[in-house]
Amino acid sequence: PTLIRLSDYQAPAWRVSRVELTFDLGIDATEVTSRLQLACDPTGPAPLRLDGEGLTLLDIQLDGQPLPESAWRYQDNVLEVDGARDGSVLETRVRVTPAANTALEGLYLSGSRETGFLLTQCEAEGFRHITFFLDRPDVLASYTVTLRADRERFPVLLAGGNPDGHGELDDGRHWARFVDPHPKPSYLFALVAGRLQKIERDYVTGSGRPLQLVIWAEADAIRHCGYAMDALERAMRWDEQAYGREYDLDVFHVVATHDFNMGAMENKGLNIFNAKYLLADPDSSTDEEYRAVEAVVAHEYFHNWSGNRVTCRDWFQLSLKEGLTVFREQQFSADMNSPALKRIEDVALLRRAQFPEDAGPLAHPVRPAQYSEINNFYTATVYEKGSELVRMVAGRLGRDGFRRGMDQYFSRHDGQAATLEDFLGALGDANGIDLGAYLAWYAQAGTPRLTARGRYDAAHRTYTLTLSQHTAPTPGQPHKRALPIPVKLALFDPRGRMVPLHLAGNGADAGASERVLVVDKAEQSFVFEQVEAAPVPSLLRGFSAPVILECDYAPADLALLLRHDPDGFNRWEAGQQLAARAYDNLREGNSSAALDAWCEALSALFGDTSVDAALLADLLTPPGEIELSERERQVNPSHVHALRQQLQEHLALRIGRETLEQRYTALAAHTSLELDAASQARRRLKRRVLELLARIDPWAAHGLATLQYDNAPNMTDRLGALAVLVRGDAPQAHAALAHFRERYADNPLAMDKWFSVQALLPGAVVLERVRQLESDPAFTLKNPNRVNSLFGAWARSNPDGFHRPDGSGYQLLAERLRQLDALNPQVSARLATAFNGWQRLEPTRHAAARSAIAALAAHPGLSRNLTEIVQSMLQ
Ligand code: B3K
Ligand code: ZN
Repeated sequence: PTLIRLSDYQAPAWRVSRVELTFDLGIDATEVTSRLQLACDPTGPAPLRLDGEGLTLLDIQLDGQPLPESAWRYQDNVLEVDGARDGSVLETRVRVTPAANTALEGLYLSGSRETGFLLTQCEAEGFRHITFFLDRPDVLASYTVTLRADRERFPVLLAGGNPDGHGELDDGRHWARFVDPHPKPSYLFALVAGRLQKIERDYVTGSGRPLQLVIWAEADAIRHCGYAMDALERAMRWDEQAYGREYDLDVFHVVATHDFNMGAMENKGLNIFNAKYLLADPDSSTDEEYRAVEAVVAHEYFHNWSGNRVTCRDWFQLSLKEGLTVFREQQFSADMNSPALKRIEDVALLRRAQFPEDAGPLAHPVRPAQYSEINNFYTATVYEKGSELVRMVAGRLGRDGFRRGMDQYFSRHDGQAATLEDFLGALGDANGIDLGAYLAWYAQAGTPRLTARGRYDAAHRTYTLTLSQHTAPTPGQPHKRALPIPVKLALFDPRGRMVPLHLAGNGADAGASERVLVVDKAEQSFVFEQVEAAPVPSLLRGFSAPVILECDYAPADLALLLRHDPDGFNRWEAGQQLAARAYDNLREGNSSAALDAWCEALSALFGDTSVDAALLADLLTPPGEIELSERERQVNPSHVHALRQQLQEHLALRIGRETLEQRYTALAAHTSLELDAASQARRRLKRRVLELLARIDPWAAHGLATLQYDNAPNMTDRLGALAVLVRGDAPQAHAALAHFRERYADNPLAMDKWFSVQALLPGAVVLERVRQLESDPAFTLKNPNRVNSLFGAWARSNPDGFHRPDGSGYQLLAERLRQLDALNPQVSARLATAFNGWQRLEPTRHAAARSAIAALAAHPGLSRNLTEIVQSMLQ
């Protein structure tokens, strides 16, 4: 397969200044008429080549004249046209078949032929499945779009931009037109047509411009859109205040669909959402899902500036919009909820999803140097690590400096397709700082390991901290360089108080209790003076850089930080490190110092009612199995699972059965439907306490879980209880599952949870359950959410259940990937990344995984998407 390389980038020889599109919409056949106003670089006229995939060309004219067949060629997904000049107008008419489009890219049908609706997904390269175009993000055009369709079947017609008239046609058809005055790349084009209901809200921007917000969904879902509308309004207000950015059209449409390849899409003026990230109601959504809806609604809205007004020059710059927008979304969520909890959640996600990616065969830089299929690069590295890079730069500039820089970036590049150099350039220029050194972070894959060693000199009252960095090789990058790593730190005295910092040879900030050191060499030492006693360093506070910290703390040091660090994030972090050491104790069996310290510190915190309930729930959760696997040289996922269970057992025993039960009962007495932070926190802690109780007294825990399930006023409590019953293999699980199945039969998002909760069954039994669930009439490979709820949950979030020693899990996944690939390559390729980490498995599983992946790779006719993933996997 051909590789596209960043180093080969060339500005387009042809541009399109205006696009006029007319759609004659039908489920089986849609005709698209396009009129492109072309511009060309007069210095070197190149042949006009347009992208187009799977299009049936019906008509082609250049400057008003039909083109003879000799003047154009359509092959290998390229339409080449002779005779075009600067200012030429090219008109084409093509036919596409939405109902046959199972890849959900381009124009497709959501739902059934009878009641479903038509919609588009163009990012990254879907527009070429709709019409011929220069389908690349650096070609920006203004769009006029006319939709025509049967009025009864497609009563609602939407496209991006401002409405510009509508009316009746003959034969019961009607039309509607939309004009988008803001030039945009083709990936931001969208249309929607069908039977949809709406909710509306008037909004007045900070500068006093009135506009309308409209959310659309199918009839049964529209009543679940109110929360998203509130979230949208909060996000718009926040972007005005935090970044001075206002919305720029008269109307903002948002549409929910159950058939979507990813979370949502920021099409200009017409965001389209996976229903999972738009619909929310207490009866079918958990607290986590409410927060996810708020975050994704905000994320897509924020793209209107970071992505749409300033877009990407090429797809290598993807993190320019994604990393930045994730960062903005994280800031927003932190402001709306708790900053410490948000940081914990984000760092936990980074470690669970991005660190393993960076450590395995799919590792790639935040700005990749090459790709075969761009859709494979919408990864945790581009998104989450990309956000961490923005966070480091923002930290370097400070609050006001970052805002100044962002203002500069938006004003300098408004209406342009920009690069990461442009971004760092604008931020740096606005502050008189050269941020060029951070580009290295964008180009280098792999997670740096930062090693810290401290030495206290009692005679001189000095503390010397030596920090060294090392990044292991990744595919294609054998040699790594040192990166600028900002290390925010504090020192604690033996009684748990922060001490004033006096850095030798550096008068600035003397006496402050926290400061940032930048490590940009392989090794550097820092000397602190006037230190009265051997201190405990609190390093990388707030997770100031996306690195793995290795510090030879004694368990007591971590316990001290866990008890005393005033920063919620670092407190949790100390607990995580201590839990990881406790895990090592259990595995090695040679010491129990860390295990004792962890259990001791947490049981003390458990009794401390001043600790926030949600933070306590997080403190009581050790690192997950995927994270703990990183500590093993050869991974046996069943072993990791068992050790982590033991770890929780020790903790539960230490806290005590009665204490757990009492706390549970107290928390359960407060059951409410409210979504405020305190109610959510209580539910989170209640679930965690129940899970811990289940480790040491399953009988009692299952009794409580059954009561909780039966009386749950919301999905958080109901699903939490169900999970305890199912994973604990409780006798009550069967009835609860049957009840859930029946109660939510008509609610796809709730049914997804029914599949997931069972896909997370530990051990060998899950395989048979997965097979059984596949033959449930509600299962289908055609719906991405359903596929992810069963196969995604099983293969990605249930290591013990997926990595069976006999290889049966690998074979089942490989088989399904093949079938899925024929329907939807984006979804199959993403699911295939569940094999990541196979190279570090113990020998039996290693061999079984290799042969399953190799057999899959050898299968003829795999999509480019899946091919790229499995090939990299085998390198
Ligand atoms: N930009 C879209 C993702 C598109 C994925 C294409 N395979 C959603 C987002 O990040 O906001
Ligand atoms: Zn995004």
